Amino acid sequence: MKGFTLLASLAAFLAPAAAHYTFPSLVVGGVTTAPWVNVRKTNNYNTQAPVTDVTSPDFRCYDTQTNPTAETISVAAGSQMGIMSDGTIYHPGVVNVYMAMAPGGNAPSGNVSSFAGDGAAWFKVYQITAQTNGGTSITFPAQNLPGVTFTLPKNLPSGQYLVRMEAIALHAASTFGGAQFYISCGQINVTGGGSGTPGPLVSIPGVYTGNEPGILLNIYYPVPATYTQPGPAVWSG
Ligand SMILES: *[C@@H]1O[C@H](CO)[C@@H](O)[C@H](O)[C@H]1NC(C)=O
Ligand SMILES: *[C@@H]1O[C@H](CO)[C@@H](O)[C@H](O)[C@H]1NC(C)=O
Ligand SMILES: [Cu+2]
Repeated sequence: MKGFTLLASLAAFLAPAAAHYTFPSLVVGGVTTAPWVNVRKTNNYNTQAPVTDVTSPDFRCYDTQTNPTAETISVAAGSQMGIMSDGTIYHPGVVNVYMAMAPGGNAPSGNVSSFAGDGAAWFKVYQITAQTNGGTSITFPAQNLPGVTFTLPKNLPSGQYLVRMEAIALHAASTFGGAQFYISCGQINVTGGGSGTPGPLVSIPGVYTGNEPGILLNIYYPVPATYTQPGPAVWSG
């Protein structure tokens, strides 16, 4: 009995770790950075557990318990960058990538290390939505990817930004608070940028209530006829 209990609790401990994921690395110039060097260490670096409260302070960068610092890495505007998980995006769901410039982030004195990401500063640079066809099937192109790759808009102003990965798992999203958010924030220094005005700008938390049709839904039955990606439109420059 004792052995069984130990095994059972071991299994309970290991199972979520095998299934869940964090996003500890960036990909810059084709090179994947070491875990938690250019990404702020998240509270779940050990447990890999998601955030489910979209109004919680942890919904921003999931780092309230780690007091994290990260090194800022330079990325050229117009180039590709990536954000990598420590496994794969195991659950069915969708992805959003948001960015926010640090105050004075385009001045020599700017420093994203001291930017908490507060205020209506965030815009969306990338998303992977769900594919529907009127109610016969729904598919999730982000599912099982090891991470995401996207192009920084050429018009993005140079400066220091947080870049926030948000993978939304929807397998349990049919009750309020059931969607699972896997989140992390990297620190980048955009170089050679342009004079675009990124937007629309939103606050995080604040961008969602949890009642959005793309966050509170049953993906299994009836099969959704359409899917509405949460958050603002992507700013493509
Ligand atoms: C930015 O701030 C961090 C932490 O406060 C510090 O370690 C780093 O040297 C600063 N970077 C620059 C370029 O001033
Ligand atoms: C950001 O890039 C600019 C332009 O290359 C450079 O002068 C500056 O030192 C960089 N800052 C950081 C924190 O990497
Ligand atoms: Cu899960």
